[in-house]
Amino acid sequence: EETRKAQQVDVAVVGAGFAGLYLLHRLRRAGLTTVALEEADDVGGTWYWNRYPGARCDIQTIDYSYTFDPDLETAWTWSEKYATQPEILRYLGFVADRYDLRRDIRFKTKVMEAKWDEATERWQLTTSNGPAVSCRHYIMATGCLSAPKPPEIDGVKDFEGEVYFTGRWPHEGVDLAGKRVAVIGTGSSGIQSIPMIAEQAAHLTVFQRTPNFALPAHNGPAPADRLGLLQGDRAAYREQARWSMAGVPYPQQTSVSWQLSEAERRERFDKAWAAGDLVHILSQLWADQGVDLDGNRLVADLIREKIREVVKDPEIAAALTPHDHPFGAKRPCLDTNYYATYNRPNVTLVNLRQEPIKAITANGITTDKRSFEVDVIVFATGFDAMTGAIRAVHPITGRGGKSLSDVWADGPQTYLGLTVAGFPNFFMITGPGSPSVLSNMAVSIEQHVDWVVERLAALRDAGFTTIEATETAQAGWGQHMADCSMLTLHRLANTWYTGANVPGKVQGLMPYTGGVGPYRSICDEIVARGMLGFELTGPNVAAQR
Ligand code: NA7
Repeated sequence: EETRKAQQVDVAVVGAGFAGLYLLHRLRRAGLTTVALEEADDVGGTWYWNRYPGARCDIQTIDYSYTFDPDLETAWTWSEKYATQPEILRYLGFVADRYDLRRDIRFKTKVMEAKWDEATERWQLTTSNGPAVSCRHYIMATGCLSAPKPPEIDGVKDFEGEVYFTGRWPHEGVDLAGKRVAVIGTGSSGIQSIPMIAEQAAHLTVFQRTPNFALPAHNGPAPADRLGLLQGDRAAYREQARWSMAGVPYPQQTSVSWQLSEAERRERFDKAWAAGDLVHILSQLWADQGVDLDGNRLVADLIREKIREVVKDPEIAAALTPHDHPFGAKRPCLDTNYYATYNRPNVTLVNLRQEPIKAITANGITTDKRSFEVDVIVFATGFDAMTGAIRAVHPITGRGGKSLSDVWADGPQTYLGLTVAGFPNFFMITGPGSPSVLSNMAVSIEQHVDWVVERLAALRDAGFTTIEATETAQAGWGQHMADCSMLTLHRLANTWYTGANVPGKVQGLMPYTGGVGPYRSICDEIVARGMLGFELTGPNVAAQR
């Protein structure tokens, strides 16, 4: 290894998904040499790995697109309101080809270790395949939901049938026809795949720990009203998204629930239910729906009513109805025929709150009460979110030999979700502490990438070689995050937002809840005030704070 010559670049990027691809494009245009290291054998990130039946985006695709190049926007037309995984993967491949990005991507290459070398002021990366990398700046574009949780149930190795993970679905060769299938988990991946699997399988048994709120997607062509707004004034539409709360161009709702009559509330709700739009129903009903438990309960009760209307068996309907968390505090899902699937004769719901899984055996799954013989087990059990993929590069060693895992032992601490004190020239795209998963990822990714690349180019032009967040700025951001977390209801649910889904993980709300637009103005203000909270150094310039 030592004898192999390291590849020298200005900036190394980990990941060739939505964020990594745009980074490559921007870095090149800024005149920085770059390489992306990607574990998969093609581009796509999330959309490469999550190939389970029914996988779709649940932000409307006209909003879940790159906006940096108007020509790209008109060169590609989405076929549906919510694109399928294969279509999004084709889009990302199209983008990679259009900007000739593949030549700077090393596929099938994992970063094993990353170390800051103080003497040369460069990061040294060890890779699983091919030469090591030496770079001035090191950027994690590893996504928020890319480290699947390992199975947490005894006996998986004893199972003699087929085992699949939604987050690592094989590219081909899965045939569920005529088989007895178990799905464990009812988050977005479970809720999207369950109706499709039920149609193929001889019998489907769903093992549900916590019921989730799901809303009908009403998929079809892109809605004429939204498309009209976009095509009417594309630049204005995109700009509104950038300054919105969630990265989708909706206004801030101002009327509160108690200013509306019950009939008015129901009318708004019915309109939202018919729209089939997650951001709409999460933000456009009344102003207090996401910030106050009473305002929230009014929405949650209306959704619960809908579940009871669809599911014929009252006991199954009750088991499917969430009561443990406010609506929106856990990521709600968009579905196509999810609740109706439980009316099918070949579908069984097992409520793990009443009969927890004891073990997986050679031929099935055993709970406290019963045994279920199955041919296939599908784990839709989620991810070690937000920090999992960053900590998977192990160790990341910063200044003074400190590892990121140690620094984050009590939970992730960041400045802006973009950088970490003690780790010079290290950046994360949609890291913990950024709005990321509480926003339209496409909009957050572009904002993060633009900000980081513009800063790197400006620093280079001014003769600086290192940039590092100060401990004080990082502590301040932590405090601001904590303050903002008190304004929303996300802290009140045990979710992957808080780390509660991974046994032993430190608990705490990881995404920034202050909103996309406010976050953008903070980032801009930091630049306007001379890189407030960062220390910059360079051979020809005295340290500046
Ligand atoms: P999620 O949303 O984390 O869902 C995982 C599901 O699996 C959820 O229902 C979990 O129940 C369940 N789960 C997790 N571990 C277990 C064990 N050990 N036993 C039984 N059930 C378990 O992941 P998804 O992949 O569906 O979606 C991730 C995000 O992707 C989604 O939010 C969108 O943003 C896109 P729990 O609720 O923890 O009780």
